[in-house]
Amino acid sequence: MQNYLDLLQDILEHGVTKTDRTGTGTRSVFGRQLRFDLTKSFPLVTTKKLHLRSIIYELLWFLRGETNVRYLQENEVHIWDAWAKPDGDLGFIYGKQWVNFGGVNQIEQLVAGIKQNPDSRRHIVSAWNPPELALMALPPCHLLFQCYVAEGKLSLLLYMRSSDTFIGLPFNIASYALLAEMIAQQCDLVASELVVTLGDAHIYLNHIEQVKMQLERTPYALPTLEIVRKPASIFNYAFEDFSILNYQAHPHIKAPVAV
Ligand code: DHF
Ligand code: TMP
Repeated sequence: MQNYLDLLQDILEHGVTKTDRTGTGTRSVFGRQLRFDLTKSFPLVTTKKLHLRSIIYELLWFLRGETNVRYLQENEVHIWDAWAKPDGDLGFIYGKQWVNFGGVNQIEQLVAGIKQNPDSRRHIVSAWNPPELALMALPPCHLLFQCYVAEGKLSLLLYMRSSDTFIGLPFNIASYALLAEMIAQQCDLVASELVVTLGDAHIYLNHIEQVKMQLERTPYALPTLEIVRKPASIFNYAFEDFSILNYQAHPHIKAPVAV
């Protein structure tokens, strides 16, 4: 994950100060790319302890097409609470767009498409639905991904328009690495590479000290991921199917999330 730490350093050194919607203020750069090899390890940040449980449940929640925090809360995950209405609703965010974008189940089509025509250059899922943006608690940050198959291996490229590099990005990297592993398993392929492209990549001004503390730490070797069962479809994974091995990390670093 040295590339992730290099990005944080890059933003500290070259980021411009920018105001933002939340009123917090950021240091920001525009247009960066991170690549992660999925063949030997799983890209889970080790310079602060991450709650993989939240990451797995959030992904399963997206795949269920759900957009109410109730399911997350039932599983003791609270990462989306701050944006939900009193009834728990978040509007037409990721889950809705992934499985019902104008009636299209994009995830089902993605997996079917990869199986039928792996060489296609159209393996795309988009959460950016302009007529529905006003109906979302937050317009999607990770808004589009593409899968690519070559020589029996599957890669995934994610586009993020806006990235909170201290809080959100480690979650986003792990989440899409997990998704790549699941899609690969369903299509009898091996997960190869995760590529993450960032538009506005920022550090909130109230995360600067936390980032500096993280940069003083020496990363540990990355863990590995095991999917212990092959479910009947991409929609049938359960929390217990994932096992992370040898995750050694420095203590968690708390930071306020800008709402
Ligand atoms: N807004 C902002 N400003 N940054 C984000 O990263 C963000 N992410 C969203 C929604 N809105 C956002 C969805 N993802 C946490 C992590 C991911 C996430 C939302 C929140 C979070 O609170 N992380 C804490 C606690 C982790 C836990 O409880 O598992 C952290 O320290 O990482
Ligand atoms: P914005 O809509 O004004 O760009 O604010 C969204 C903030 O949330 C921004 O800091 C990026 C961050 N974010 C992530 O980094 N990853 C995520 O998965 C989500 C949902 C949000």
